[in-house]
Amino acid sequence: MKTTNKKVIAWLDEMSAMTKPDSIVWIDGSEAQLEELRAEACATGEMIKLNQEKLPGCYYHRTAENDVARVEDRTFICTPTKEEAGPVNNWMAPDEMYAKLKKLYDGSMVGRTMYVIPYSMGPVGSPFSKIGIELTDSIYVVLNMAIMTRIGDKVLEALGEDGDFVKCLHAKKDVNPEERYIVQFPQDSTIWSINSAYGGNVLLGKKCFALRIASYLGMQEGWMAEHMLILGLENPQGEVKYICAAFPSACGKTNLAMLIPPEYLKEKGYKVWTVGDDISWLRIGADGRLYAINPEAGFFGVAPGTSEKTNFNALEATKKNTIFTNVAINNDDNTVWWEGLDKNPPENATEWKGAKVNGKEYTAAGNKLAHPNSRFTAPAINCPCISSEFENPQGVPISAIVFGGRRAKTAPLVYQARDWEHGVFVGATMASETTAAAAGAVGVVRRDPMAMKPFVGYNMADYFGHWLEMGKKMDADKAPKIFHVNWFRQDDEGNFMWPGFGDNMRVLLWILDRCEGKVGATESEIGYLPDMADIDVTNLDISEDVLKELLTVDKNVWLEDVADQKEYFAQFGDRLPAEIAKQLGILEGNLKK
Ligand code: OXD
Ligand code: MN
Repeated sequence: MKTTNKKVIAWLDEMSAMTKPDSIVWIDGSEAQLEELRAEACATGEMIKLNQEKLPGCYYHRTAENDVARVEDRTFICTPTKEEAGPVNNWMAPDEMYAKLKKLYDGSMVGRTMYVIPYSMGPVGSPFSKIGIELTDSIYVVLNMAIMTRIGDKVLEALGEDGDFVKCLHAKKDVNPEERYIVQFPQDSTIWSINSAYGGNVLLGKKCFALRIASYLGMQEGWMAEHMLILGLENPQGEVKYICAAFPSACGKTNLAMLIPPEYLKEKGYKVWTVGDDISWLRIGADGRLYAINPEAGFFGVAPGTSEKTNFNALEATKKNTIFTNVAINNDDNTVWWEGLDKNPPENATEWKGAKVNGKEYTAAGNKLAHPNSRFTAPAINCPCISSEFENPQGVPISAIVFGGRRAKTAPLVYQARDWEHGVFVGATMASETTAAAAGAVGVVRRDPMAMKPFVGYNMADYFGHWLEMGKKMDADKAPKIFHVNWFRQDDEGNFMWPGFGDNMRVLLWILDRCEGKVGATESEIGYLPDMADIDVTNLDISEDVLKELLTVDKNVWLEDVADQKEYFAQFGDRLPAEIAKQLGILEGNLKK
């Protein structure tokens, strides 16, 4: 046994008695052990070794066709009562769920090896960090966890004789989608995942622990786990200010985290540093400010659409020691390809399901070579713009919190909340529209408070309450200022009005100017809007009219949104904090004035 921690030993005994693996292997974190596992996965066909000259340390993995994404309808929060999980989560009573799953896990690892992965979310030994142990019968999971988290003996040492940990069990079983379950038991710090072998469902440190379980722990312990990137913006004087930002899927979060400033701002000396691209853990520091760490050690990014142009830094990060999942293979040189990488699909290709095809003809006929949710798992330290503070155990002080969504008409390019309470309301009313290609057409609105709809580990109404409580613990001048952005506003013909990508830096600069009290703003119905002259549009091909339109609030469109917000909040009944109802009333009143 690797540890004298009695809680670990008892749990491992129980789990192995249930799953009955042929053998148990402890993951020590050594390169030698990982290398053996890579060789074994290649020997069995679970992974493919890619061109080691062009992509050193890189491997390929293909999942089952029915197992290519997170499965929200199979994801459960099993709190003692349904009310604790709240209306936006699937729920089942813990006893019932344990009983159901025990039958599925029974003997599920017969003939297989169980790997024991001790891992830390956050730098080992940081006051922010938490330890988990994942049991899995998948080498792919071990190798991904080795990139996405800090693993091995050093974590067991930090856990010590008596430390607590999040108990994570994963069994591939037969990848049957009908019996696939991703289950969190927040009160037991336990995660059970079965019948999947795809990233978000099985890398249990990520969404399951670092968001669902951690959001519950944060509520209990007075900190926050959020679906937010963390970036540092360095000015020409060399000062760096940090921003956290939450966006629903498909809003360019990884791109923003790794933003490259427009040429003329670069020349002036502005730089962006990435601390994290997906998850933030936030605590109030001794000085009363809010500090954030990125609990992860890697990026589990969507490959399609990633190119030298759209995200140079992410692409660079994938050039060594990376695992690719469900992208296409270029058989000429045993490298990888995906839609949007370049305009040159390989002729001699293997598409993501494993069929050899002529990639040019295949894509010309409208087929996709890579699965739209194909991924790279890349070490964060590979990223050319990784922040020097990435490993800082104390985290970075946050100046601004930014919420965003994809809204064709409603939200202006940027606005600032009046105060923390209003900011929580702005986050709680976050929404995104499904993309609508047709001229003028507006997509379906999906409400996604703080981008946490699929990830909140307890009742969303109580989660709003926790945000409000956190604000009360910070002096107004120390708390981060809260903003909302929308890179996706469209004109009546359906054209995007703002260039996006690197030019989003111009909006971030306004945000930081506001945080430092350097510029004024105009109070509107929804919050503070920028004065046009304060958004730097140097070298940008944008007319004054367009900029004006980008910063306009259409009261009628907003009143429609308020009606939708009301309906959304109604599901929380009496549990909705009074402050949220109050802010909704203020917004409606302002719009009706
Ligand atoms: C992710 C997601 O994979 O938010 O990060 O779905
Ligand atoms: Mn995410």
